[in-house]
Amino acid sequence: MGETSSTQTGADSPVVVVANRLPVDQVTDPDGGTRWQRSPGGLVTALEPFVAGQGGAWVGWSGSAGDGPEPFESGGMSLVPVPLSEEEVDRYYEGMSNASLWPLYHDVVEKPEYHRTWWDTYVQVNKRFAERAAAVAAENAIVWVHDYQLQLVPALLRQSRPDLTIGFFLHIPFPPYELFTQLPWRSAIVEGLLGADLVGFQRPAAASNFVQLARRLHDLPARGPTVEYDGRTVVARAFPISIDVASFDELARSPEVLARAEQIRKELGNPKKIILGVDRLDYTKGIGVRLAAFEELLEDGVVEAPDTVLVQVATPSRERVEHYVHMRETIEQKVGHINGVFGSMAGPAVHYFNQSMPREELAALYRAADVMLVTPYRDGMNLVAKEYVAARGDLGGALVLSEFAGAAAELKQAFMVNPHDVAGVKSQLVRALRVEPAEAAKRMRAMRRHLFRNDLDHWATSFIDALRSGAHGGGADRKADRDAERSARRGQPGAQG
Ligand code: GDG
Repeated sequence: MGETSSTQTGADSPVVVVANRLPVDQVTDPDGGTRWQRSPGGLVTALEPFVAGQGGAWVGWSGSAGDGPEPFESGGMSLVPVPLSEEEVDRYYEGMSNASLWPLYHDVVEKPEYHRTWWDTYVQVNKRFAERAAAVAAENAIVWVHDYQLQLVPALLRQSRPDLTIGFFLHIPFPPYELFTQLPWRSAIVEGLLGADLVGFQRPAAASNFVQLARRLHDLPARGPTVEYDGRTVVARAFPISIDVASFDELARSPEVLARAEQIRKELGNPKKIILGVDRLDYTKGIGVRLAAFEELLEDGVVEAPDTVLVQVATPSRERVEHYVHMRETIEQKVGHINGVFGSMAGPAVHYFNQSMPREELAALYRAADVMLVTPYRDGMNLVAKEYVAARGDLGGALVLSEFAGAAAELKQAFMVNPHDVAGVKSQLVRALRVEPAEAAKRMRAMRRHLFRNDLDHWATSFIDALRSGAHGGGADRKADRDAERSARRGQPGAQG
């Protein structure tokens, strides 16, 4: 991608995205030279037209500690790096973001650690992001801030630039009052988010958790999805994120991917059934429960290896955070144990990959898999579930999905499971393995219909439209918010966003 560098880069941008990471990764070529390459993630695809189309800027960290490069142009966007020192990466990113907020917002699946030094650095880094954004945003610009690493940025930005229209989107769940109030800095986070005009969440229940917090913790007047704060109306609403459905569908039906899917089945020894899991290696994703359910089914003699195999792609993630080191050991031990007992000369029962795979390989795996197992204990959305459905243009395959993933509110025809209930996971897995093709196709068709209508472009456009128009709550959305509030009060699993 073409790049130019200039100190003026990004100044006067009418739209600005602020995210922890820039939309590019630095890669080293065989000759030792380095260059920036567009990151593979879906978020970049979704936001690029919005930013590049208007000569906008993207403010974010480059991914390595140190001074970082000067602002540069790339892919029609001005990229504005925010430098982080080693210590800031440790405390702001690995500490406060990934060892305090991440577990707290995911039902305290692991115990969050709270350290004042981490918090101080979180504040300091959020200030730096806000300063960079304020420096490049044009008069009356639109600024869209992303995710749990940057929850103080909306208020900090508003302090220095009251002319801006500020949106915030949280990609992960937002916990209910009873959990959130553990956080020693709970008020500062709520005030940080209230700096935005529009606060977006994955699920209506998350939005209502936030509104409740503003009401109960700060005694603010709140009505439906709105909170009155500092003479302004802040709107909290759900905007469920999606994927580029058409492009994933197209990739998965390409001759290369179909041939690779065939080859994968062969390489696995042509099993009768392939069960697949694809996740970042994260304790929220419920990889352990999947292994436990599969192991018990092997023990019970309900399935046999290598007639039925489990392929688990567990992409390396956050490898310096202690919880992750421990979890990886536990999972790898379990895989070793299952294969020791149930493997044979013909091959293992579990094919485990602690590697990142190319997107094409993932598409081929989705296409080869008879059953996709998505069993997080809590997940904002879970794009893997959506990718599997988008990849099954043949209407084959079956999705087993945790009711605690945001995606469960949309992919209603999946085989739903409670990941805390191993017996339930086992029985749903067996149902999915034995489903009649006509029944499987019916379920898949319904889920695909929903996805094609609710793709990534729809997500980005509806957020931006709501932010621009200021008319944040249409009748239908208000009704969805009210429904969610009702189910939250009844204590249903959807009560956490
Ligand atoms: C957060 C929230 C929310 C995984 N392994 C490989 C690979 N992946 C890709 C998947 C998918 C993405 O990574 C993972 O997205 P998820 O949504 O499943 O999960 P998080 O990373 O936890 O994302 C989540 C999301 O933000 C968006 O708002 O849905 O709830 O936690 O796209 O395909 N991609 C490639 N190789 C791999 O090995 N190429």
